[in-house]
Amino acid sequence: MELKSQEQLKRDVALAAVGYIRPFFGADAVIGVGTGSTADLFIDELAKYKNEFAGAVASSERSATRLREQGVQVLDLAETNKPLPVYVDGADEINPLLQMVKGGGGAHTREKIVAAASERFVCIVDETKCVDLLGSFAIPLEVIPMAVPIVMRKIAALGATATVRAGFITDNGNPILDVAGMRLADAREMETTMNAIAGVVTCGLFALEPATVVMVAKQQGVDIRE
Ligand code: ABF
Repeated sequence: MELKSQEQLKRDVALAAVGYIRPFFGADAVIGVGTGSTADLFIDELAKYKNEFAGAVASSERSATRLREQGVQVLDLAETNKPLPVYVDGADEINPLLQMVKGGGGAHTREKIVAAASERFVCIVDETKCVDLLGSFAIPLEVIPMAVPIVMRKIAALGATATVRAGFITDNGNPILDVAGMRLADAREMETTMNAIAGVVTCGLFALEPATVVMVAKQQGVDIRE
């Protein structure tokens, strides 16, 4: 049997995710929508059901544009006056505790906000994203511009290396530092430590508030772990 491509696995999990969240649809339901290539495919599937929910809150301008292009109403988070029932997004890495590294696409600040505003975080990945220990993927930090040098020094003092992401500015107008070589045995502690550095807007570790459920696309089908 021919192996499915990573793109096909992403399509499989996007399709499965829409099936998984359909019980949360309804006339006043607002769905939280993430960012990235897997989230893009989720948007394409979700849009087919646009008459079954009220609209979506997007974690990036890129996703908002894709939603609007397919006729889904996009709301500002501030316009919603109750928790979103569900947020669906990808990840760069996810461990067995459903803790994640996110922000490879540079959208992790808004992703963390929309996730925090949602009752459930459904993480959708292909099997290449599943790891035992987080940290092979560099941890992105969104940083206030004037703080870049000081944050780089603080990261060096923690024994890791921060690199400015070249030519990239977030939707919030800030640069990203990618942090490599961080010891991540305790991801919760490291998230707390990095969040506490003055000038860091958001750290791409999602350990203090992990996903509620992960849907993993494999060659044999989509696994669901809660
Ligand atoms: C977002 O998209 C991120 O936080 C993560 O960086 C990325 C995963 O992208 P992809 O689905 O393209 O692999 O969810």
